[in-house]
Amino acid sequence: QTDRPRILVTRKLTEAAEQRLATRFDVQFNASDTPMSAEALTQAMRDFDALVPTVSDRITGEMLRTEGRRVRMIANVGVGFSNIDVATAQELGVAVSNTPDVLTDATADIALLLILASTRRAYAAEKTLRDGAWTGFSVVDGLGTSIQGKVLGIIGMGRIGQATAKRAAAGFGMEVVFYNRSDPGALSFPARRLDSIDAVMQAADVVSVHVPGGGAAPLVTAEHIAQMKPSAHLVNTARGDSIDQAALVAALQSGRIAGAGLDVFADEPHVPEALRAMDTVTLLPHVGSATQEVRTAMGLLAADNLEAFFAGRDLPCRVA
Ligand code: 8YV
Repeated sequence: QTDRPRILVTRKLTEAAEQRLATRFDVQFNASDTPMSAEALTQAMRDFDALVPTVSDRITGEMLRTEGRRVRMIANVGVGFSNIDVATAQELGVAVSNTPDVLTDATADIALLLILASTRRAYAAEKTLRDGAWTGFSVVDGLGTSIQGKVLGIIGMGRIGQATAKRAAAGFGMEVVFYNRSDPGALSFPARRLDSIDAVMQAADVVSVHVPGGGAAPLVTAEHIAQMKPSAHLVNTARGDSIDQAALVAALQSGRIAGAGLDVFADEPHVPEALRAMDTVTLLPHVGSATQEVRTAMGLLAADNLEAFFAGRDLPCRVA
């Protein structure tokens, strides 16, 4: 049918999500499941009514200003939207939506996985075993640190920050301190709000980052990292550019901090060789929301937003 809105889905989605989109729209799927080039995305601005991009697609202001643009709506698959120039979209009246809530628990689970992996030195231990270097049980080798009673410092107490803190407090007996620009309101677990990132960095045994990224400069700077305890670990499941990655690498290399667990990087999929070489670092390839259930829910929520847009209804998750 030619009267149905033409939609471009930039990456392969789960089957359930693709089916739902295909029933409502004239959809083109990127069959190769590799990121599309900037040229292809620019051309898509002229050829489609809406785009369904992911974190791997940078939608720039220049693209949005493409002569003859047909795109009126961008339904991002992801809660974060730092891949999109939302200010320009807003200015031009291009609607943008995201997929919050459905991935909160899955991402907080990965934050806990990284907190545990880093503090318990899981990667180094597994590597020893897989390398055939395990010579037998030892009482004193490979010891990590317990997180019970330790301080978790949350940078960014939004939905995912709260879900992470709740798990750490209720399930693992951690004490929570946090930095958040505004008052997050009543929390369902005990936590102490501190008035600066520095104060959190100084107090925490584990720092977990939950801020959106996409700013002109990282929110967590080299100076902040320099405030951390030598025994502390840093976990990032948010965006690689939320922290000064070079400063983090330097702090790990010099032993200024004890370890890190990273699911996101400044220039994905590029991961600095220096990080890959250190066995005090646990590295995951941006899998915070990567469960069958959640990726389907994200795709369906993007579809909800598209359907609302083309029916002239309010978007369930409008960000521009
Ligand atoms: C997604 C994420 O997998 O939601 C986000 O912001 O980073 C991940 O959950 C990714 O954005 C896919 O576009």
